[in-house]
Amino acid sequence: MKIYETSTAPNPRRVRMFLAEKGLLDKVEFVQVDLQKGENLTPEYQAMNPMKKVPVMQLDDGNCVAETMAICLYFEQMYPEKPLMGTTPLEKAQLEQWQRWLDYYFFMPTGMCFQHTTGYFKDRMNPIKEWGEEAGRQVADFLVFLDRHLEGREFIYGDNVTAADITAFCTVDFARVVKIRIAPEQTNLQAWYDRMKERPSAKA
Ligand SMILES: N[C@@H](CCC(=O)N[C@@H](CS)C(=O)NCC(=O)O)C(=O)O
Repeated sequence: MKIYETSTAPNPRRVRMFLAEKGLLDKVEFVQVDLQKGENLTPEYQAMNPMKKVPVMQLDDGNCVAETMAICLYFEQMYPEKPLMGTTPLEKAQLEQWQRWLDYYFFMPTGMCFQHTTGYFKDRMNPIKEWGEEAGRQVADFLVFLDRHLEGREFIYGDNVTAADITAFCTVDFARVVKIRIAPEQTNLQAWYDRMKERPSAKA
């Protein structure tokens, strides 16, 4: 199977880190897509993912799955060992809750801040600086929340690393691109980040 991705982009990194944690990186052929050159905008690419985003997975039978968490879910179902999305109904539901919080209130505003303040994709969208700056403030607020949540906890949810840690970790790194960093007083968040950074999957 193939995953079309961009090695420098944060969503594909979430998938690679997820696969690395599960020991599945060698199951996949990674195909690089140059976003700045618009390789994701071609009709061929849109046939795989009409939303024109990376990552997208293409199975050997031609079936495609787009969306970072949908791709992760496929691997979680196919290879349940070392579960990263919970095992009991409650764990699965609470992790889904975390995933949505992280996606909607952390990753998404980080992406909006990036797109609307840097103009990186101005060839295909209309950047609105004020919106980007407001999104950046939402990201900073979420860091405060996350720091409080991590007090006395090793991971975001439960006693082991999960997809929630992966999303949060990749988002903290992505936020650095728009100069939003863990504040010196956010010691719980910094300690968690440092632990995550030590994991071999962080380099995937
Ligand atoms: N909701 C999608 C978002 C994917 C996404 O926004 N990918 C970015 C890179 S991290 C992208 O492909 N951007 C290219 C563009 O907007 O033209 C997911 O979770 O996979």
